[in-house]
Amino acid sequence: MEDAVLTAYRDHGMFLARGGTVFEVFSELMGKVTGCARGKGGSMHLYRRQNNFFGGWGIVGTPPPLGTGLAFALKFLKRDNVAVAIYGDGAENQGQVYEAKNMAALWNVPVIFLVENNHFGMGTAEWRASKKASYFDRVSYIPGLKVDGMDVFAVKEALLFCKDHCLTRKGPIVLECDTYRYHGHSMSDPGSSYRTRDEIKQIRQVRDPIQHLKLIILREQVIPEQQLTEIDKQVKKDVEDDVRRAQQAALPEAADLFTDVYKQHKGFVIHGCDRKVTTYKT
Ligand SMILES: Cc1ncc(C[n+]2csc(CCOP(=O)(O)OP(=O)(O)O)c2C)c(N)n1
Repeated sequence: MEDAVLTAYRDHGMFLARGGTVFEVFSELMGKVTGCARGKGGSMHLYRRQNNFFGGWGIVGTPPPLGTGLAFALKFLKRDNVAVAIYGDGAENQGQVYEAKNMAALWNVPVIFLVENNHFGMGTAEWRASKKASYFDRVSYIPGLKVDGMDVFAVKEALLFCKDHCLTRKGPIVLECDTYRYHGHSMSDPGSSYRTRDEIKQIRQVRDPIQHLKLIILREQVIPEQQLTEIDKQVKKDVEDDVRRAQQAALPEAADLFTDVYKQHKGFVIHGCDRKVTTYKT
């Protein structure tokens, strides 16, 4: 939990992995005060500062430069920790990603650029958008590795390797996780115009990470299948309970619009805004 992590808008799983609760997620999605950002961030801005989860960012390509900044801070503070900046294959084609990579390599800061390569962006496929659809070796001056992102154990090993590399070599590394997106990107993307239904079906059958883990658990006789079914049932019930509790929670007060937005500071004025609203009384 001491390493800094930040990701893009598909942040829900990462928030939970960093100790957040399902109740906080659904509250945030519904704009309730019980959300992790007090209902003012929404789905794309989950945040858990106390466990070094730095969001949740809606703007594509944000994690690499911010992750580089976080890694710079960790180095400056002489911590034995790294920053993990998670972003997509679509984001990899953005200019700011290369500015961040250049700076991270130039200053030897301990950042892992973790590309979730699910092979699709918004309404398009990587082969339509990327001249070179291989990300771990895109720049010559930062080492990289590629891992099966659908294999939880392989991802863990790869991350341990990357962390060790960043701290001992004192510099960045790229980790490309090969994964897949079953659904369309959002409501405006049915997800079927750039691939076939057969392809999706086949990946589900052959590579699904949850099914893969389940097979290993059963093969190694970690717990019996019956127990897995019970866990599934319990999780479903817990999630439904949390959704119900979130629905019943309160919305923020109107006055909350002006809190948590700007740091209170003597004589603080923001250019171009209504002074009555943005000037804080001391
Ligand atoms: C700067 C910016 N441009 C465009 C968008 C709209 N947009 C949201 S997600 C997305 C696709 C990103 O693809 P990728 O990085 O591969 O992430 P994925 O959702 O596939 O994980 C786009 C273009 C945005 N949020 N920010």
